[in-house]
Amino acid sequence: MSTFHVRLLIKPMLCAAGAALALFAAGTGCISTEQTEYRDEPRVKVEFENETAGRLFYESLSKMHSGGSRTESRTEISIPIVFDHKQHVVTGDNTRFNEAVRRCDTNGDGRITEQEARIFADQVAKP
Ligand SMILES: [Ca+2]
Repeated sequence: MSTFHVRLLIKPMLCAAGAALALFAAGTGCISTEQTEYRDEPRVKVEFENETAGRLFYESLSKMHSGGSRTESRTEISIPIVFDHKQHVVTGDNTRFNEAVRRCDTNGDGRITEQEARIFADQVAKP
């Protein structure tokens, strides 16, 4: 057998071995990606009827955060041996602020009255 023929036989064998090794090394996912995405938006403009309305709103907002209502989502897409993708989305402070404003400003006029703030504070205080 000539050197040329030996090379022709060895090359495909190396390729097959390489592919098998790659699959083995990757475990369950040949293509594996993982990403964390932070999403936020500009804060909506809002005004408060008085100091009490503002204080009640901000106190309730901080209670919402401590209560673990921070919005996070996880997405995992997995096709064994071929593809594995993990995505983690975390929303920013402004998004949570805007969500609180939307809940609190019930008539949507961009002005949080003391009454609206009290209703919002009661909603947040309840489990
Ligand atoms: Ca209002």
